[in-house]
Amino acid sequence: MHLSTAQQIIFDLNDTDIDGAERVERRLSDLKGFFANEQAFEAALAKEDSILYTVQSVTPADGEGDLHYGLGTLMPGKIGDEYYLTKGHLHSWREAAEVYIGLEGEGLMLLEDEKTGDSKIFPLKKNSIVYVPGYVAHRTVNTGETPLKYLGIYPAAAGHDYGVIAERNFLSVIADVDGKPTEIKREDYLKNIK
Ligand code: S6P
Ligand code: ZN
Repeated sequence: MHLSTAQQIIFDLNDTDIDGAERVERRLSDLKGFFANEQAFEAALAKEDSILYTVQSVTPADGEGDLHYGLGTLMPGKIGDEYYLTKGHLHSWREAAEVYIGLEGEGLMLLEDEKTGDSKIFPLKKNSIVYVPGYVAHRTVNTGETPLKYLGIYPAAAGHDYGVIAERNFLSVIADVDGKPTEIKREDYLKNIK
């Protein structure tokens, strides 16, 4: 019974339709409210509702102890000077941790402790592995000029809770300051664009 869920997937990083994976596509319009500069967001959306990122998820089994994993591809770009980002989430089962493995491109992960609001930033690129503990909201940011590709591996029972982030967003913004990705407190960032 268990062996029947064993599998191997051979994928090409450029494959946009991996066999056996379920593909989710997030366009700019799906990210309304996630970028700090609303005016810059509306201006970009008026030009083109482009694909910001895709996630190709593989869910071999759903039992206790099983794992799911997903290949994320986040495009390069900025809204104002804030880099393209994923929505970000907490796991519905808060204890669930996740491992991210950078495969290609250049970016970072913004982590925020749900309880304290403290944040940490780790580079995400080829050969980097980031461990995201439970109770930590996580968002991927592309700070480079090519698509950022990574693998996220998480418990099958993790679930995705987007509600908290959709409501109050991360406390920090990652923006381009003189060509350097810089963490800025959202409240300070907002003061400067108004
Ligand atoms: C799933 C894992 C990733 C994200 C992906 C997109 O637990 O963290 O596969 O789903 O980075 O981000 P989001 O926040 O839109 O799900
Ligand atoms: Zn996750």
